[in-house]
Amino acid sequence: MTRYAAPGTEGAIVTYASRYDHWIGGAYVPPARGQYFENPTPVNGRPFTEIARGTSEDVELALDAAHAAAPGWGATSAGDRASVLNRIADRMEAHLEELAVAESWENGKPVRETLAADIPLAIDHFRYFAGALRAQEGSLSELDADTVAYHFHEPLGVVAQIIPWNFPILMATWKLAPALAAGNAVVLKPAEQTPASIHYWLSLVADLLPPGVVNIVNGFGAEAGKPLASSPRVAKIAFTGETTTGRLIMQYASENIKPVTLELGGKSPNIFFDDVSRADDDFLDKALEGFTMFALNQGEVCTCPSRALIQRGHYDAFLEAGIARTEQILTGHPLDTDTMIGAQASNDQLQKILSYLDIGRQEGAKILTGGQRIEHDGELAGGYYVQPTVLEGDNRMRVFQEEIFGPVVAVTSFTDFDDAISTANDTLYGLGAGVWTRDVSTAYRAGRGIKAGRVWTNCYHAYPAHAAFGGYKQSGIGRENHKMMLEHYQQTKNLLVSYSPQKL
Ligand code: TXE
Repeated sequence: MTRYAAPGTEGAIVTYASRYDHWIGGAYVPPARGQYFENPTPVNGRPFTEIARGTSEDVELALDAAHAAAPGWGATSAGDRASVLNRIADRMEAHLEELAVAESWENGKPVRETLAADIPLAIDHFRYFAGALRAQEGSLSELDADTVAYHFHEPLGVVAQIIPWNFPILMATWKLAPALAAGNAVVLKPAEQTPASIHYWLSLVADLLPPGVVNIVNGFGAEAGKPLASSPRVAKIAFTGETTTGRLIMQYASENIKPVTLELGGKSPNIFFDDVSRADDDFLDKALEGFTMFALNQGEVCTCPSRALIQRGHYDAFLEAGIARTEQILTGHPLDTDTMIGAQASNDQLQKILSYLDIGRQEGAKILTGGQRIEHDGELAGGYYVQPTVLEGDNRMRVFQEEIFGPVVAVTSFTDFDDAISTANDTLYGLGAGVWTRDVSTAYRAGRGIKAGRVWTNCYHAYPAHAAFGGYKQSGIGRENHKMMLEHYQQTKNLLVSYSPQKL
């Protein structure tokens, strides 16, 4: 086990600045109203840096810078833009360990994951969109012998991006890489809970980007996010966050007839058919690992497999093994390389999870393991830690229907295939799902029958850059990842040309 030193302490590989202003037009700019807010680490709840508190004046400045930069950036060749993206990826790779520690300190997630997943996925994202951009082609339709319709991809111009706190660097990357590849300038607002690691990332790559192509305005949703999403000066709004906030974003955008893409909440079912327990030990072991995935990233994942549906034939045995496996999850210091669950991202989120555990108890759900806050002494005292928790109950309970966004799984049983699919689909959401079976026909039919944008079959929580990701129902509009994202950030220009010598 290795324990990384806390940022700013002796032996640390990361030192955060004591203050971060807004990044506008290639320089740090203090907030127009001169206000800052404290940014604590979830590891121990203590502030480690202060952050500019953005308002509409700062948003306007950032939009000025983005509008000044957009035409030049949009006119660069695909090869030049791809090369910038590749250089960002190379720079991140050279500083992978620092970025991983910075991200863990900011968000509370274990460094084991930031080293193996968050940062490598972010690097790959830039590389993927560098490649996808160079492979993108327009089209032409031959309308008759002398008339041709050409279709070109053009950048939208200046786009707004508003991101959450559960994967700060990766969420920024998911939004920035395709938008920049497509030739847009960006104004991005990080979540108020986790702005600093994005600025740390920026400190490593800022020199690779022309001024004004990426602008970062910090601050709170109502003060900085709303003026950005309401601005008539943005050509698109891309948002990830709560479903109720997504509804507001659509309202703001409708005032100016702007397109939005939304990646919202989820309550993803993870279905374990009973042949899983009759399969070989390796497959059963993999399925049990799939069950415990609800705790990955402290459950703060929009696709968290937060409802486990287990077929009656093996319910007791599978659940017993799942609980035993859950109890082996190592919780602890996020900067220990052995730790599997770190801290929840904020005190608000911690309180929300604890209140849902109470709601579950009041509804009659049975807590089979976990269910308590973990209060550490010493270095972690004051941090936001919760035990991984397994609840048993009924799919109509609130703990089965509402997004808890913590390391909590609600478990129930099903009788047969139709019961599994109807329970899985009995939700407002439709982001992710998991299906576990050795029967290929069951797997295929379940995958097609579940109303969700991503159904993992015999795996879970894999996020490759080239697989489309996004929601059905109230989980959102549009997709992230995959080369189709380029078109989410482009307009189609049609040139309809007559080469005929004849008069009209
Ligand atoms: O989300 P918000 P919160 C879910 C999860 C979590 C809950 C609340 O269940 O417990 O949402 O989290 C900005 N105009 N998800 O309160 O408020 C805000 O500043 C413009 C799921 O943090 O949606 C931040 O940058 N912007 C989710 C971003 O929106 C506004 C990930 C997200 O914050 C705004 C996060 C406004 N009026 C939470 N209000 C997922 N899909 O992964 C807020 N913001």
